[in-house]
Amino acid sequence: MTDLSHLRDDFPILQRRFDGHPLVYLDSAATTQKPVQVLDAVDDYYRNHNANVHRGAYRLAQEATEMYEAARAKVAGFVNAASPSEIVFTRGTTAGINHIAYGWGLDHLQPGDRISLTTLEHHANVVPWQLITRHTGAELAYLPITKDFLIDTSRIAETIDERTKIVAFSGMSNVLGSIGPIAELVAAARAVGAISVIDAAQLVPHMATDVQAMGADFVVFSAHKMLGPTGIGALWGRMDRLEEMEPAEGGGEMIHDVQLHESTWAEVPHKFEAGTPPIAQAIGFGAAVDYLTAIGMGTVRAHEMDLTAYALERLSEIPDLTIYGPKDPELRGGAVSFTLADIHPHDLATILDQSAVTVRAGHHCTRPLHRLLGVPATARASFYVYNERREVDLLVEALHEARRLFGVA
Ligand code: C6P
Repeated sequence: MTDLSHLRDDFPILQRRFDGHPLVYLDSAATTQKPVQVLDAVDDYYRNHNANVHRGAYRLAQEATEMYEAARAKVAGFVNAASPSEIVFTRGTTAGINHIAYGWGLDHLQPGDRISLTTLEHHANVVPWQLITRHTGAELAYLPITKDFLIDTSRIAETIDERTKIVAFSGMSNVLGSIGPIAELVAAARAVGAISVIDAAQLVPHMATDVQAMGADFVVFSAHKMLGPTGIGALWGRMDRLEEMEPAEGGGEMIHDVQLHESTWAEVPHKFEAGTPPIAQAIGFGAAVDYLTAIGMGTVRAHEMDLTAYALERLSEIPDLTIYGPKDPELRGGAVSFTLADIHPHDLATILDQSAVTVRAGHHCTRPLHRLLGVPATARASFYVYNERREVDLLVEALHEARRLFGVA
């Protein structure tokens, strides 16, 4: 196993203590911590290069524009996009999916058409499509999951057919950890002439991603889940799809010409970036990509598989603890959701926090999935590059303590 413990020094927040306990940060699926390299890149931009982009004739503005566009090129390289122009900066995964729903969906869907999703989707990949069905008369269809918590590819024919125009699914579940059957679903979409949209909010941060090899039409992700700032993410689209997609937001920056009654659009990707973009955040995103590239995404994945395997093994030693997700680390990422006896996950998270062990509790924006699991909420521990096995041990210790406190027999 590669030792990544030296990385911890790059994350100032990991020095924090709560009532004498060192912070054990196990909520990276919600948002990751930021290394000094990202903090410094944002700080340097504001201190030394701050100006609006794509507008100024002066050198400071040119510097800012170059830094912003260099960040786009870094993100493009990170996911192997064919060109930096295929990367649209958005506010994050949620904004990216909404953009596709309103920019592509509104224009291409008719009554009777289908949008095929899966039952494990995050609300970000459900609600925008529900909104679009109201405008277009299209319908939603859901691919179920198996008893082993994987998307059930044996049911594809029932869910994806000639009526289907869009297949949108999660590349990696934020609750179960399950990795999506990307090749199968992209192929099924293509076979019926539908487009495929991958919610890669949990995939891109944790596994090497090659958007060209994946073969989908759109892939969306957020910087803040991969060591970058909040408020920025990327929408990758195949160039022909981006060209046929309408802008979902209008305003400055995104136009070619504006007349009193109509306008024409700037080239892709600028036609999708209305208004002053999140410049500092983009530069921080670029620095995060540099940081992950220096570690190597193969190493990131190997480290997480090791931690996840260890966590699954240690958690299964705890009586009355139920894990929701595949057991095989090859089939999953590092988000591990569980319940402990009948202790409410919120109470559990509060007790764990007394030892500064931070886990998320709730439905994790996946109410339909939790309904299927038959629980209103779960507790979730999730890992990233800075986590260590000893932190899994601290989690397990705190869970034993919770059992004692709640008098679980
Ligand atoms: N999941 C979690 O704790 P945004 O908020 O736009 O950056 O990402 C939304 C999103 C979309 N898809 C998946 C699979 C996600 O996990 C998330 C964000 C966080 O699980 C916050 S609810």
